Amino acid sequence: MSFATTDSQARIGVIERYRQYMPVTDKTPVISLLEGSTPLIKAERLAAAIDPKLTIYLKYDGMNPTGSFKDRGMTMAISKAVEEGSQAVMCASTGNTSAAAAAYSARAGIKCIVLIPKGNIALGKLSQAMIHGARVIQIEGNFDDALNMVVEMTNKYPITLVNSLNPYRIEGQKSGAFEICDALGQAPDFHAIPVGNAGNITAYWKGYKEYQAHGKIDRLPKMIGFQASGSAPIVLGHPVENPETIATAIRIGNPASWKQAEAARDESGGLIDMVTDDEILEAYNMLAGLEGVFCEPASAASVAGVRKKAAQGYFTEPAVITCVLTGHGLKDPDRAIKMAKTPDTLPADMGALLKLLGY
Ligand code: AN7
Repeated sequence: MSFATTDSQARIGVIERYRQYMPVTDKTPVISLLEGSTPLIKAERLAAAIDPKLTIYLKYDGMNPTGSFKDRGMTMAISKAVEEGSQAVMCASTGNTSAAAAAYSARAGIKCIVLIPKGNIALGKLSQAMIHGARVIQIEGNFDDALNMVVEMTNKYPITLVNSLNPYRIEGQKSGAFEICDALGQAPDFHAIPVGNAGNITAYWKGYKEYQAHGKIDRLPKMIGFQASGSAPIVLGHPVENPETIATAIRIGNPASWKQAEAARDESGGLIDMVTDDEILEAYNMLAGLEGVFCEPASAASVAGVRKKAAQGYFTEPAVITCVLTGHGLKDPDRAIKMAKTPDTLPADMGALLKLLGY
């Protein structure tokens, strides 16, 4: 695929930007929506509110084409699926994977089947999977049930699995770590990230390690991952049969990349902890109100986690922390409307307006 741009500052997609680190050849058809190259935003007001000795950067991955970090991995997974001659892909999803799979499949002209947990997927994500023409099937069960069905189906039939069990997803998603290092000129001291199915923490850790191996950075960050307390299998040390959280994106009880997440935690000297729904929503509000950054609730788990650890005295020295904001706030508009103050209603009358505003 080619794109009509001569702007050297323009986004070129993560496969082109990091081609030398990606498992592609000249023969790989690059299916891209020019994902990646998302903003790394310094959050000074947020840091002042959390702990003034911290320098906090927000990796705003909600700014990807379908509004989440999943695009980084999906460009790679769909490109390889097409290269291998696949006609159909399938995934289970709490929403964002299905949105990305549907969009990239549409662009590639291949069939996409998605299984979602009925009643527990945010409206924006559902609308995306539907409008891009995926075959959307709601399962009367949770994400873990849906993923088991997808694994069984893709083992038996000629359909490519595009959940993060597909190693190409991880390859694409590691680009997030490269971008952070390229922007900072080094690795952060801590890398904070929400953990659901645990593909992203696996991918970031792989990315940091590869950049170190290539001499691009000389030290590695501590990986600090956060699950929602009602869906915290890695923290508890056992699968959670009925995961619950308002952060539906990470409502996952048996993460596929559990072992890899533990390896990232242990090799980096970091941690995986949990945050309550209230802590998640406070962080979500702070990001929106203090920084003008609108992310979905699951994404705010990274900031909620940093806030929790700061209050516990975990950060003993000044440190640079990157928080990945994995999905855009518009994915889940219902949550914002539920949380915020209801708008006032007035007649079209100046007097009434002045009186209401106190002028
Ligand atoms: C916004 O879309 O699992 O730990 O099916 O949508 O790599 O799973 C989404 C996960 C964090 C957790 N933030 O990442 C799916 C899905 C957002 C997400 C995660 C997800 P992983």
